[in-house]
Amino acid sequence: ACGLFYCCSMACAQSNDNSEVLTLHSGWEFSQVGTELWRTAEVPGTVHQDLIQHNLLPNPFYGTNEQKIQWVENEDWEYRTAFTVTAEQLKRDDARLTFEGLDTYADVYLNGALLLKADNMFVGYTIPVKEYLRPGENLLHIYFHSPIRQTLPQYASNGFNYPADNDHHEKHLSVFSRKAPYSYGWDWGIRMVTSGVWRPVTLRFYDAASISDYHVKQLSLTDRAAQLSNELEINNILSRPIQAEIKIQASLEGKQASAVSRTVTLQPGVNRIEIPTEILSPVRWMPNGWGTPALYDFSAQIVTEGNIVAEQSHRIGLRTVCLVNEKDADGESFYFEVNGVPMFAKGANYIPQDALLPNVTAERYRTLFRDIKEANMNVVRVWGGGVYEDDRFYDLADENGILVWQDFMFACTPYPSDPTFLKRVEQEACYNIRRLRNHPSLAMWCGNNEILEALKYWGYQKKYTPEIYQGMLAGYDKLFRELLPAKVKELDADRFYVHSSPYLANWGRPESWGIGDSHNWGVWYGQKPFESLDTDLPRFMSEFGFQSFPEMKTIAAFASPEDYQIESEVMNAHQKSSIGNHLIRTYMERDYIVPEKFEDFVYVGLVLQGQGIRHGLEAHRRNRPYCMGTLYWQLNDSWPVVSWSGIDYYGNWKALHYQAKRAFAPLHINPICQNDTLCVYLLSDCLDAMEKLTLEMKLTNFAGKKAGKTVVLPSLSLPANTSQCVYRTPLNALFSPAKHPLADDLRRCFMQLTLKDKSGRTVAETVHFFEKTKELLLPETNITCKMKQTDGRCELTLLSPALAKDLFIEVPLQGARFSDNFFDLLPGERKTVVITSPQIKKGEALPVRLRHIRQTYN
Ligand code: NHV
Repeated sequence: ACGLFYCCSMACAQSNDNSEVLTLHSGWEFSQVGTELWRTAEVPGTVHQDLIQHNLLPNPFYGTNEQKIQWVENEDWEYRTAFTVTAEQLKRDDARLTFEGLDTYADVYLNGALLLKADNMFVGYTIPVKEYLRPGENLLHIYFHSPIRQTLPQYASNGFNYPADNDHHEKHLSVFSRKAPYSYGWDWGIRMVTSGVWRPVTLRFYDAASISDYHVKQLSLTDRAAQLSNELEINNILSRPIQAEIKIQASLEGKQASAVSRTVTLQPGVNRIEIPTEILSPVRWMPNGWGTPALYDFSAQIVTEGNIVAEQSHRIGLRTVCLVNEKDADGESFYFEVNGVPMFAKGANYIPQDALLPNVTAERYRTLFRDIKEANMNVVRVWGGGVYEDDRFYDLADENGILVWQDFMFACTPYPSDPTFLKRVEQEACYNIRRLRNHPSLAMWCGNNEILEALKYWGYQKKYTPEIYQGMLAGYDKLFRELLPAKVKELDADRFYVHSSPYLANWGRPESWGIGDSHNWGVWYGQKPFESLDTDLPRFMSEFGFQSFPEMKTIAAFASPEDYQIESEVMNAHQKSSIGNHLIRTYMERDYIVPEKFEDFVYVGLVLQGQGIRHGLEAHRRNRPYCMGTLYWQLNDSWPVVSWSGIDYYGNWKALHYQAKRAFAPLHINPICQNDTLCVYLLSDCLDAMEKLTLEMKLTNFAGKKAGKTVVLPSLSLPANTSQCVYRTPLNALFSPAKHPLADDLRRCFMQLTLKDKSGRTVAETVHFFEKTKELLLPETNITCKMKQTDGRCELTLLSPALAKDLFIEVPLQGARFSDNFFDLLPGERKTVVITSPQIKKGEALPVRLRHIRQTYN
């Protein structure tokens, strides 16, 4: 079913074969159809990037410029380049042109001949082109049809407007195109419906045969051996059979782990060859927190007459991953089992890192995975409103031990299901399953985001006629219960597939919470308190979240001081949730004293989001094994905006990302007060049990004086992978005979909890407050800050005589990294924070600003 034509996954191949690969990224020009004016262009790129480069568009992220750039989507655009081919190259047996991504309706001409009419940005195309090439100059010309005008006729004949409420155009055209849904606007997204050659273009000359697919399939894995099948799809382009030797090699850190070779006859056309390999005493790929994600280097070579005519390589991790989704006494389980051990999933939902994807550099991908890993995450969900990510993304997931939950790109609305549409989806599924299935990090496939929930609960039954509604249900089945699972079964049979997220549970219906994964938006949309997360428990939380404004330096990147008001025109252009500001304020009033100044509101909002979501993350971990995972909404941003993210567009960690790091620590102390009782939980995601631990709990007032009994629990043992309550006490028993009423004590002290191992080393620590922040009698304080600076690094040593709650260290450098931030600076505690950024220079004093909660009361 998957023609060679569409499904070549050559993108990842680093080859030593004797083919010759030209990267066709230079000399490009673009033109708006109808203008005859050609200007230089970047490939890979988009028309928006090129227009910005030529000052024909203003910075779309700034001010209210989003409105000024909307005309681009209605125009057709042309791209062209010339490249040279030698007579030598033309003597090779074959030449193939590969487009890894064309966005979206692209007619491709080579020397005037129409090669391809592309219609899906998620598909890479490989086309045999030898017959069109000539020695000397060759012209490549691509005509991009406006994705808007291309789909208007379909809209007109469709008879109804699809729900697609995130599509910021009155006519919801996004559903008709296989194009990143978020680019049409989202509730955190700028609308930028672009066109362009968004991924690499290469031309490959080679002889005899090519490897159009190489799948390393793991058949079995034990401590003794891994059995693998090397499944090759080889295209012999000659008209006669060839004798060839196929060599398969595997090595781990340069040491050979296996080598086999086999002599075969390759018939003209496509040959499927399976070669088994065995790796003895395999070193397993382990997820982050459980060990090293060992990767074997596999390569397959075709050798004919002493020449390596083709080679493809992959980095392969040996591990078992299954998604255990079974009926049980509580409903239906939903958890990852990795190498045979149930794994509590800790992570977040990922959206595309940029409104214009070719802007994402290798460096930004690396930084993102550093952020994920440092926050102790082990899962990331590639959410269905974006794109199937770059190979680089999955390579980094492999290298960092991060499992990937991969959605197919469908979100929050029913889609068409006519034959043309289904055909496109089939091609896209084939292409991406084949491209991604070798990655050990790839843990599961999911048909879509929230479309089943939408069909059942978002009121379409009333909004549409019964015929339309029935058609939507039937279309759902065709796409997500038939086509996609069939493709996964055909091409990636061992990987778990679920047709939707959530596949049944719905936050409006508590009776469904015991079944599978859940998007709990009772917090935020339902206005339920964060404490509801303690009791509204899912089996697996695949989404929950809360918004915040990005910090001031990010706001300053798109607004000027006169815009610094919550409801200014510019701020509103960067808040896409109509109820967002109201909800932030509502929740802030519950737990904090709402500051008057804009800057303080932004800061307290960040603290609020971090504390609130952390409360949920801890509740989910505490309730394992009933609940076995938590992925908050959302990891990152695609432009500078108010959103649910924990990391802003410029890579700055919000309080949320620090809180996630704390709540996700492999060993974590989690105190919680309910009904005047304190319970202290120890949470472990470690593979080994621990013995002879000591937990110390010390009460201190905000001025640094001892405020009650210190409790020490010696000789604790903590089994692997558990949550357990190790201490329970009525609150009033913590204080010596009441001098003050209890409530007053609780408002002026905190508990410091420290877990030490048998050698006295601190393995976990946390600080607990007994009241909401607005009830605390926070002191004023003077923080002293000593700075030591070298190129790239600034070390701050902070000391405060009294508590400075939720201290935020701000520096005006985008993307600066902090060893810690948004923490409580305890009275008398000397704390060192290291800030790193290539922009820090020795001798240039770094302006540092400190904010803490008490300061916002002035
Ligand atoms: O609104 C925040 C995020 C979205 O950005 C994203 O699409 O999948 N969000 C909220 C929800 N799902 C998602 C929850 N959906 C509903 C809310 C309120 C009523 C109906 C549905 C993500």
